[in-house]
Amino acid sequence: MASGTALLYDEEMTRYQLLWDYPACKIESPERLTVSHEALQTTGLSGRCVSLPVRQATEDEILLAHSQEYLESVKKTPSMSLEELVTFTQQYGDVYFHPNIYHCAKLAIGATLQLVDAVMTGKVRNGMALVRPPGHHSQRSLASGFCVFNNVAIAALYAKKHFNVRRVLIVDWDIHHGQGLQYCFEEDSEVLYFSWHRYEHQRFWPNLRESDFDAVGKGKGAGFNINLPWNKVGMGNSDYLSVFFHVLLPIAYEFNPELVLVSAGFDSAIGDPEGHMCATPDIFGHLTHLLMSLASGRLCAILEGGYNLTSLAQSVCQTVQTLLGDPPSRISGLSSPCQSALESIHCVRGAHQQYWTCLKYADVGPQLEASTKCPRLEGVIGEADEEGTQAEEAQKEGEIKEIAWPEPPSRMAPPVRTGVVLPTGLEDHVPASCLRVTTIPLTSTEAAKGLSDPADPKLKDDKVLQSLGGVSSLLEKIEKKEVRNGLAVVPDLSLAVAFGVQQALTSFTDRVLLVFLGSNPPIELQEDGRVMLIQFCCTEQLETKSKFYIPVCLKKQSPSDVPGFLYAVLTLLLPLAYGYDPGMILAATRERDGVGLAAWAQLIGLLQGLAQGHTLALLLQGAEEVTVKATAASLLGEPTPTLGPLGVPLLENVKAVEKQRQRLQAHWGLLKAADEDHLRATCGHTEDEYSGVLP
Ligand code: Q9C
Ligand code: ZN
Repeated sequence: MASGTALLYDEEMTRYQLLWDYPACKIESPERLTVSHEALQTTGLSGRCVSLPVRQATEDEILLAHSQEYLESVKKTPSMSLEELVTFTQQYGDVYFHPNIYHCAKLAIGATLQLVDAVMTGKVRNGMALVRPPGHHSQRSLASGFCVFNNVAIAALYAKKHFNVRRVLIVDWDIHHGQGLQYCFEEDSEVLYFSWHRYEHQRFWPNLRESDFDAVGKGKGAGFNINLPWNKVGMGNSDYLSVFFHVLLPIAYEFNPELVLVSAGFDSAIGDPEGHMCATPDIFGHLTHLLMSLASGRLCAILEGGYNLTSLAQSVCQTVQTLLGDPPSRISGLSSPCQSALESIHCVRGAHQQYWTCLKYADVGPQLEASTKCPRLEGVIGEADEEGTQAEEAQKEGEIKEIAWPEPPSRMAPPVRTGVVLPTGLEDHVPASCLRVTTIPLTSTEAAKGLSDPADPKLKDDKVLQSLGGVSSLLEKIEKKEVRNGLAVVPDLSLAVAFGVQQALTSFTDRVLLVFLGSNPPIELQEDGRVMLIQFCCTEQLETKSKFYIPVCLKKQSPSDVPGFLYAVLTLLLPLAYGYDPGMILAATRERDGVGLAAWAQLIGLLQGLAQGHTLALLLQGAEEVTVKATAASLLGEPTPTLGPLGVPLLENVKAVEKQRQRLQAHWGLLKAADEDHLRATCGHTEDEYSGVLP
């Protein structure tokens, strides 16, 4: 299996700059690249990457996405005088030319394609290309928004052509709409384009009607273009994550890409003079992690925008560090997305409901009109400029001060990733890179300490005491930062879980997330919030009012309802887990109760983004070897095999998930995918009509 992270960078791409007075373009400076690269060096991250040489793109490669005429005219720029460059520049918007930009633009494409080559041939698992000029605004015959050639568009077309890739996912998390990418692929069902962007009801550049949520693609590409407009500035971590949980990830899993390309612009991070958003640099570690479970981990991140040099450098580091496999930092203080974000999420889910089965039964309510609250401008850009965006208005009034944020905490990674405690016979089934932890059996007194029933007769069983000793040593190694996570196969699951939870709570965290597959919860839950239990089972559980006990009853289907389970993981478990912010996760199962092997492996992989990767997986003795193997592989951070094409989830399973989401969203705001108050108001229904359905 492919391993390693590629880094593509060439100092030559810093050798062009703005040569005349053009305020709109001042922010696109060579320092953007140098600070990013220097940050990777001083943090030691670049030394851990596979450094690959950059090359120039060929003309044929440029012509994959651009017209011959356009190429010919750009080709002339290296010999132009300053005056000629200014004139040439003026036919486009928000872009400048320089005698060396054509050379750099060819290197930017070449770097991107080298990365795609390395990932597709399995030379590396993933990687990042630090390039200038960026690409996502440039179009077939047009430069735009600092972009000359569309690096990512060319990469997608190149992957289709040379590697016969049939499904490419492009995630454009830059704060501007990559209209060039949208135009290139809007009729293409093999390239799914997702973009979120500052929009402010068309008041923000590039002020396009077609950047709104209702541009879903055309012809056979209908459903393969996803726009999430931000209609307010100041969006933060909760808003970004919610879009991933409730829009991008469900659709992306259903699309089942073979390759993920990220248009990685960091002007969507806090402090950026263009974006005016509030998401912190460490969120990009999480966005990256969440995307790494797709396409067997084949992910290429290509730099686009990002103009606050501090924020940019930090965000680049967070992204690369996650690609390298280090655990993302914990994100605290997540809550409900803001009302405007919820409105956008609701709208885009409605617009795509007919194209994606994951949204088929989702309660997306009546379709809202494009931009309900604030009338959209009718394509009169001049008018937009006069009116000004929120941020510009605020700036004029002196409301916006220099924004400061703490430096992301350092993300330490223990030398050994995974410790295992396995009965003899199973040991040969996990990779050699797992640390075999030797264990000393506990005495019954030691074992009894953490248990609700110290008189439990099982505490006389040597095998049980031995296995609790194993759980204890694994947790101790995690606490001492000798290993990141652990796997134990135990003879009594309930005891091991109860003991593990207690020890984690006493030794190093005040919040444990317990993910349990199976009926009969292994522990009795207190309402003090120190444990959150998310239980997947196939038999109906008793009604509960607890905020910390979330039973999800998924009816078995033959072989199993993978789409239904995944829907529960993405839209229920992840929002709950991120909102809870545990310091440790226990994932336990007796026999994977109706959950397929690949789905279980995905779950374990996704959980690694939480609790700094501190997961203890507990399997009941007798578990199949494949389960042990797959669990160890996911804990080791090996790319999870894809789930394959997903069918329609069972209606009753979607309903079971929705029921829990409705019940809990007042407390766990990340569960929200719509603004219920707003819906009540706009649907013209009375409170009474809804009182039975809504919280
Ligand atoms: N104040 C990239 O991030 N200027 N391009 C907009 C509105 C154009 C951004 C002016 C910004 C282009 C790759
Ligand atoms: Zn941008």
